[in-house]
Amino acid sequence: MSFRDLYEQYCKQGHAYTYGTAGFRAHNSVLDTVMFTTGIVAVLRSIYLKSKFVGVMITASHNPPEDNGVKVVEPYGEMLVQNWEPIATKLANAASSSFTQLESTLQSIIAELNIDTTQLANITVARDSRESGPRLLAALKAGISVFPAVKIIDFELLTTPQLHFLVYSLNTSSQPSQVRDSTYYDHFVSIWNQLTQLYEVTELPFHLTIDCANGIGADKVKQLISQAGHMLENSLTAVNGETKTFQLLNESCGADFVKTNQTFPANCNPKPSQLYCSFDGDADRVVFYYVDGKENKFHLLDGDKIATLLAKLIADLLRDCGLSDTLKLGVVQTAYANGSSTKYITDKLKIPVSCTKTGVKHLHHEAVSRYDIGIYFEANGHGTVIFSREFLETVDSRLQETSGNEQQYKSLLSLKLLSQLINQTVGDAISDMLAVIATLSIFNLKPEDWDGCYQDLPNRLTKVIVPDRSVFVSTNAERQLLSPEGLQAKIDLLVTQFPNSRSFVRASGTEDAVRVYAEAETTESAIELATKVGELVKLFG
Ligand code: G16
Repeated sequence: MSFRDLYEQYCKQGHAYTYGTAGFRAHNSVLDTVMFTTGIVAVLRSIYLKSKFVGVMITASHNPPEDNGVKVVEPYGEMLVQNWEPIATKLANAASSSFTQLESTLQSIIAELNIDTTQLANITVARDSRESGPRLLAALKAGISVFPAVKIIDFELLTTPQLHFLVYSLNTSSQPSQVRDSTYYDHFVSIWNQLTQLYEVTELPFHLTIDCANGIGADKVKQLISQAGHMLENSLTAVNGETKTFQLLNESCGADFVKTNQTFPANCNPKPSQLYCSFDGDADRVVFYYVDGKENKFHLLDGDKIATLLAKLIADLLRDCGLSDTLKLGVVQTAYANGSSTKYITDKLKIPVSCTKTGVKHLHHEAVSRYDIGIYFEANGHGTVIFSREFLETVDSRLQETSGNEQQYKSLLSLKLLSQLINQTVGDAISDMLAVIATLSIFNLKPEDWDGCYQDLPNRLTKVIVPDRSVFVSTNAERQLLSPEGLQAKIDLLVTQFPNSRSFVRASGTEDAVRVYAEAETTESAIELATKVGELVKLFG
């Protein structure tokens, strides 16, 4: 089919697209056009990078079932480089205008970047379990097929982090043709077994129930558990795995529901001192929680608690092998991080903390550029740990030198295995879950012990719907608003009325909403502050 015929078949005019926090997201009915142009972007990116494999994931992660979205994965598993986001937006909006506009925009991009479109492009695609996925995949493939020399690997249904991992594997393997979805399970199961054997862990100190948000993570985590053998089979149970009943995705379950509502998801039967966790729709985030035996109260162990747990383990291991002063360890957070977590990491663990804008792409960049071991987690459970080349080389060479000292050798080997147990390409609910339960087993911690390292300040996260969220422009890692004019001063004034409180407002990059966060000394104050700030947002919006 000609370019024009493909355009006529797959594109519609009239919608305005923006590349948001995590790619393009909207109601599925307006996404065919942007799928088509994202196919084109992926091909251009692959050719521009000398035919490296570039990934495209169709997902709307935590958003409702009728939404969908698309994001591009770089050859080494990162999110699309930020200077290509405007290219993706420009092409989508050109297609949304007319075929002539799309054709001329494409020609000018090709000329500007000096891309030879006859060269080979290698593209890998996957999708989550949403009903609109197959239709949107067809539009994506149509966009890809505009070019003459393209090789597509369609992994079909995957979690987002699995695709990131496989794109990385394809570009780094000496035998790319051998990379398949089993590569993911083989890798993580093997490292899990080695790390737990090193510490002679034969059972977990709790039972873990995994709420899979009725998303693709359900099938994938079950596959991993069955491959890992009886320790995980005996201690882990997956619930909310109804991937075929599309409307159940993220409905009263999943990481976003649990984090926002601070309560148990549907179909979980809370038992004191047992551990629970929730994935989101494409299993790129995870939060943990439990109910205590004394007051039967729900306790959230969110991204901040995951970051501090891993930071403690890594800091201990670095100390034990004498590398604390050689390798720079740091934690990256966003404005949503609980004030108590930042204080604990800085004052107790003595580890530096940086703060960036929301969006893993920002945290990732900060972690890579500042630290040898950069731990980054958003409070919503999205995050990972990045280990530098310097780290790997140092640990490898010390492992060869340290034959006599058993304790040092064990710490070095643990660091190495940990760097392999964590999916460094992107936040990964399955791999983060394994890293957390391995750490809890090594320290022999129950959920309450983990939670006890610091106490969260009471907090509340709400959403406000306004006619145009783009008027909410923030600065200072999203902690202050530049516009609407006058709103920040009003928020500052409100905050002075609640002791030890803070609050900020920012436009979501994945939903048509403005988010309001408030933290205070008591839950009542946090709720009251969030409510009052929300009322101001409505007024100014
Ligand atoms: C995406 C991003 C996260 C971000 C979240 C919410 O997560 O990858 O970094 O925290 O959206 O972003 P916003 O507040 O701008 O809507 P996910 O899990 O939906 O891919």
